[in-house]
Amino acid sequence: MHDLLGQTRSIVRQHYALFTPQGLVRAAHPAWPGATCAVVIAPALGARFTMLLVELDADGCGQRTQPADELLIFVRSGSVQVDLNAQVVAVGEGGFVYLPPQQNYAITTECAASLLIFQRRYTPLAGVALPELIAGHAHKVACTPFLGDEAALLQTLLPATPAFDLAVNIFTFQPGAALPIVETHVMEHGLLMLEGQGIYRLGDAWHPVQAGDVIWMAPFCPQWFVAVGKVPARYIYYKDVQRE
Ligand code: UGY
Ligand code: MN
Repeated sequence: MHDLLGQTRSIVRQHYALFTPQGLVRAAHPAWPGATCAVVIAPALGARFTMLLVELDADGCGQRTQPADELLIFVRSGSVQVDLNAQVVAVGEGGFVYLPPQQNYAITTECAASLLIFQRRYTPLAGVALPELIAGHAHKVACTPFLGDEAALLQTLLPATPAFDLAVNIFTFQPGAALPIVETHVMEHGLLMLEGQGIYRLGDAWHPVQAGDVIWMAPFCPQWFVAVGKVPARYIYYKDVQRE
């Protein structure tokens, strides 16, 4: 179906971008042979990290091409096997794996899988050892009321220790729940709406958003969210942390 007279909710501004799934263009990617890949956020946009949406079919696979990069892979649907030489980790829907820099891996699937990936060059910290590999599942991560609000629950998938220079969190908002302030901060975000819908304030504009949408927020981009509709809104997002 054509976008009506060229209209779209997708928008690119200097300090933020919003992409709807309908407008994404997929392509081959050297780290993901046999898969199709949409690079939704990248340094070419002004970001200091990369966010990829990868569609793996049965003969697609993933391999390391950038030794100094770290990756957080979240399985949106299907399942994958992550071969780490010494062990193989199975990651199903809602599961995730954090691959530290230099960690070799091979990713395969028996049927098909849809992956969200945050990738960036790791920033070492003097005197601090490299982070360790982590595998987990979103359902097993504790939910914490955000600044005391039981209607806005935050899950932090990675340890908040100095070894980690990134955070990947999941927010779940009941309908009507909102971020308590219009945030402005030095950290940037890459965000995927997993469920539901709401309104995202980005810079000086208010944008309707829904499941499948991707948002990039540059450092200091004013941001605020309220969930609307009859079901909770849920999003997963990247944030750079613990570095100067
Ligand atoms: O972690 C955060 O900065 C988060 N509260 N921001 C956001 O959800 N836009
Ligand atoms: Mn924020």
